[in-house]
Amino acid sequence: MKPRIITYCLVLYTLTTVPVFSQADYVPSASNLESREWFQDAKFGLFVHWGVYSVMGGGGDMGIAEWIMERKEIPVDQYEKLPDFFNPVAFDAAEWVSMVKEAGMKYITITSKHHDGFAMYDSKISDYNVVDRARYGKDIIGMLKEECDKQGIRLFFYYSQLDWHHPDYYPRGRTGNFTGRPESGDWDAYINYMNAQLTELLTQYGDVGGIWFDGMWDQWDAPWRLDETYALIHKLQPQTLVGSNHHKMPIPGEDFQMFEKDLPGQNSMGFNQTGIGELPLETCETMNGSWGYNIKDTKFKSTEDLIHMLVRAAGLNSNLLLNTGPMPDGRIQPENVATLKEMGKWLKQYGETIYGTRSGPTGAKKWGVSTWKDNKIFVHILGAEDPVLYVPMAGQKVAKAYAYGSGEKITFKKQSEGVLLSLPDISEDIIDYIIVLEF
Ligand code: JFZ
Repeated sequence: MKPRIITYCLVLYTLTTVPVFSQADYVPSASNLESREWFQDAKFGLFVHWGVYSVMGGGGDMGIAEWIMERKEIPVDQYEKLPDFFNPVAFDAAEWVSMVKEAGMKYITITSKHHDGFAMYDSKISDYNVVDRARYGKDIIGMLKEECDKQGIRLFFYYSQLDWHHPDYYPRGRTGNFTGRPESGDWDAYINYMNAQLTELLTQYGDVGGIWFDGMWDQWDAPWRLDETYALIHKLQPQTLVGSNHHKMPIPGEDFQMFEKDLPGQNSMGFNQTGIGELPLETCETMNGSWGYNIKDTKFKSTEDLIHMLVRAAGLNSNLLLNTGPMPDGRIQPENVATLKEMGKWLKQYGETIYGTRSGPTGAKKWGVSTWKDNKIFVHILGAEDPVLYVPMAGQKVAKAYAYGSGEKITFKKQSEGVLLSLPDISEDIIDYIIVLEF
């Protein structure tokens, strides 16, 4: 038998032998709980949107990148020419992962398949993948995973449930209606295909950090058979973390809750209308305004703004998954490389106040946030307007207060249920003035 047929049989076997327990009864394994702790300690990851769409660089439009197939109404037949142009000769997995480490990031979440349906890994059940169709012909995900393992970085897979290429993604939802696909299709066959691809991702590459779903919002009420998909993942790799960008409260079977382009509790984009649940949290954000590579989008956020976002995320108990859209030749945009380096430098100095912490007692304030670890509260002052600042305490008695780094003493006054800090003059150039409260 050909390897493709063997894999297909294996996948079918797995799919037919996984009992579908309702995920309402899902009890995370001990290894999964460990992953959640690790995840919450990690705080900072790199999001990577890379695919054959990157070749188009947004096609000269701001706001278009990985959505170009949909936004420019490119039919499947024409879009299928793109893989032939995808030849990232400058892709260097070791360089990417070293950059990630130097940035102080602990994990990478990469698009294994985006809405365009093109697999960036060596899929056996479909040849619409980087090995079989792209000029490059090498397994991007496999190469990256090998390097991540070498350097101790965890790899998560973004996977789009929405598919603009597969004919069986039918009935269609809000998007994918300009692709020239037939007005018929077998939805269940599509879900089987998706589960088979997830099986590949979870069996071909060793330990996977997590599966980052996206696309259910395309048709919320479709029979996604989530119980089955989530049970399959938990069976294949109990430690892997399942999350989904559906912008609703977590669904049973999920292991973390994610937020898009807004910190938990904020809603500038109109996406975050849900509450904050009990699971570990993650917020994803772009470094400019695009997820995939956009040649025109030079609206890069400053290092200071991004550090503030990371600190604010930590203060809200959330990770920051910061995105980059690699260029068609395989290099990371140099502007992003520079900023990540600066963030890493900052984290080298102040990482103790971020990694392994949980949100502190102040909540999110205009002046900043606080984080907490062991017997220390770190008060992160990102923009103070008042010379005094109140920090509530839940019974702990503050023994000393000092500036992180310099050790300069900070005067404080005990209140009945907290302390009042008198702030020194804080120079405008300081990105984050951190006061340590020890108790
Ligand atoms: C999704 C993707 O569509 C996007 O390309 C990127 O991968 C981002 C991280 O996630 O963004 C969304 C999510 C939800 C909607 C639109 C885009 N929605 O509800 O319309």
